[in-house]
Amino acid sequence: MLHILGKTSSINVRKVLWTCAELALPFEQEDWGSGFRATGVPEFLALNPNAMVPVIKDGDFVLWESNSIIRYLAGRYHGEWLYPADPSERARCDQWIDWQASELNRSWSYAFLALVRHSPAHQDPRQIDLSCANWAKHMAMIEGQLEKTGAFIAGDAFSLADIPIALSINRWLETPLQHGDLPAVEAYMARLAAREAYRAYCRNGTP
Ligand SMILES: N[C@@H](CCC(=O)N[C@@H](CS)C(=O)NCC(=O)O)C(=O)O
Repeated sequence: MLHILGKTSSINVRKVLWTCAELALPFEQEDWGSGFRATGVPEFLALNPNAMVPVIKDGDFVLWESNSIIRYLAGRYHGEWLYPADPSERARCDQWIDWQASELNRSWSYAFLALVRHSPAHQDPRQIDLSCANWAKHMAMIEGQLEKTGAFIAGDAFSLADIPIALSINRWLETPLQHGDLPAVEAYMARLAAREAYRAYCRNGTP
């Protein structure tokens, strides 16, 4: 049985849960991370020296970094329909998965810590505005891509890349800031709502 270590409120853990649900893969999940079991303990650090969730244990195989985990699960558990074998199609998915982890994540970091986590160390109004503007710029890229495909982030079909991207959109929707009008993003989320796994793990309780 696959073990997932990480709280379900974590966007990065939910990437893994959603992927498992798409693959109809049974798992056991343990709540680790702030508010639950602390990741700084030797038992957890032995699994992930980076002290972050998610971590998976698949038999003897231990893996951390959410996007590496979802790629692994698709590769291991017959997820070619989700993560295509064709090099160009796979690279297109990877492009959006990597962009989410690097560029998009970086854009929202300050605003999210300020407006959602209410971190005292992140209350500089100028930095908040800059982060919100940068986040909006990245959201506009998603809007542009979805206008182009008229369907999913990497093309006509749902793919692994939709999981981190839709979770990121959900984070944006749930952050109290000016959202502006992004009709293609709105239509995309409505399209995804047909998926049971999305309803279970992306919106985290929000319809
Ligand atoms: N790059 C990592 C980031 C993981 C991450 O930021 N995890 C957060 C939760 S979303 C975490 O573990 N925070 C520390 C904690 O909750 O104790 C990944 O994608 O797996």
